[in-house]
Amino acid sequence: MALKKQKSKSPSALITGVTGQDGSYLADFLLSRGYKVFGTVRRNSTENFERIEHIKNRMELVEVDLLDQMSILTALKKTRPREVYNLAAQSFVPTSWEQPILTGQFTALGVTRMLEGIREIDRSIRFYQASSSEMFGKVQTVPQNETTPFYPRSPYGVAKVYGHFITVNYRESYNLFAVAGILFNHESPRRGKEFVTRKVTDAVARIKMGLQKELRLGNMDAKRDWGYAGDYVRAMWMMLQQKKPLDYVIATGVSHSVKDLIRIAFAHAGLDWKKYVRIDPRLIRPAEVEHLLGDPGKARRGLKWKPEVSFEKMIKMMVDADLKRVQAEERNKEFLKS
Ligand code: NAP
Ligand code: F7E
Repeated sequence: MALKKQKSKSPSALITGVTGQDGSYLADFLLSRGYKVFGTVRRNSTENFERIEHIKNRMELVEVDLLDQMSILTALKKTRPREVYNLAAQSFVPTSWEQPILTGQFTALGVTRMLEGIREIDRSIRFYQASSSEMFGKVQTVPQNETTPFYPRSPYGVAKVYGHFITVNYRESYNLFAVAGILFNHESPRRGKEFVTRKVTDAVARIKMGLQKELRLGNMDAKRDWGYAGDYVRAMWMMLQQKKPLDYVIATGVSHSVKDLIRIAFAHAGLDWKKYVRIDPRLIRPAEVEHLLGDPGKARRGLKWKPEVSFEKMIKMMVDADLKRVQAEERNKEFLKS
């Protein structure tokens, strides 16, 4: 009887950073697989549940701040998850120069706080850490794989290297099932508007609607290996279902420049980008990551993972979503005026 009960119990997962882009897609994915999902949120003077509005009644929200060890311990004790996905971080690279210490506290030491919580509450928890291609920074080989040395170029990248190695270290020191996914840039209509893909697709929609006249950008020659967030959260889950805890690079294996992104986005809305895009030197970073290109071979072989949405399809999807949203906002404004 007890065994039967155990078998029919749905798996459970705790996601830190569930209000973010990846957290919301991962919650969608885990709910669709019958998981009991717990999502951590920080106290805010106004709610920022936009990305999880459609699922917030199907999961349980718990208050956690990665700066606060007690809140992590309490959440783990209360929820007793089988899997923990640590996605919470200060994730915007330029802010990491403005707030390097806070970035280190959230993005680096926050990982140790999570791992210490697991060590204390339940060592059988499977732990996923959101590592980043920004750790490769000034790249030492092209393309980058799991053995490429790290050379981070921002306080964010440095903090992620710490988070990565503390995960590896706790796996090796305490025999935890702790893995790090080294994810290359991934985007979606839920991407924050400060990141370059969404900044461009939002501007395209606003220019198309006559609400914006120009788009100011920094380094348009930078190249990234951009994938779709929906594909990448699937890879996170796959990593925690393996027999062995291993780290994987998740990427498409194709890179594009910021200029390619601009061309595709503006053309999709029938606009000539040269009329609107300007370079703003204030947006050039103190140290740039010029070119990232991932080799997802290990994930393809070991996880049987491959991306399903191409760069072009994703950018068009983002432009369409922004156009729809901006049009709805304008209709709403008109309605309120009338
Ligand atoms: P995101 O949209 O910026 O979301 C970050 C999340 O972290 C938000 O839910 C945020 O909460 C939460 N958070 C920030 N500081 C916190 C703190 N002190 N305590 C608790 N929660 C905190 O980021 P994302 O794009 O989904 O990325 C998810 C993770 O993957 C991050 O760790 C990021 O660094 C990493 N990563 C992202 C990419 C990418 O291309 N997207 C690539 C590689 C790695 P609020 O909503 O309250 O601000
Ligand atoms: O910049 C260039 C910029 O801010 C991409 C995060 O999710 O991915 C993300 O970090 C490139 C850079 O992403 C503008 O200089 C030009 O070369 O969209 P981004 P990111 O810095 O690569 C990694 C993997 C993460 O882990 C991070 O959390 O675009 N660029 N002009 C610009 N970038 C921005 N944001 N704004 C511009 O106006």
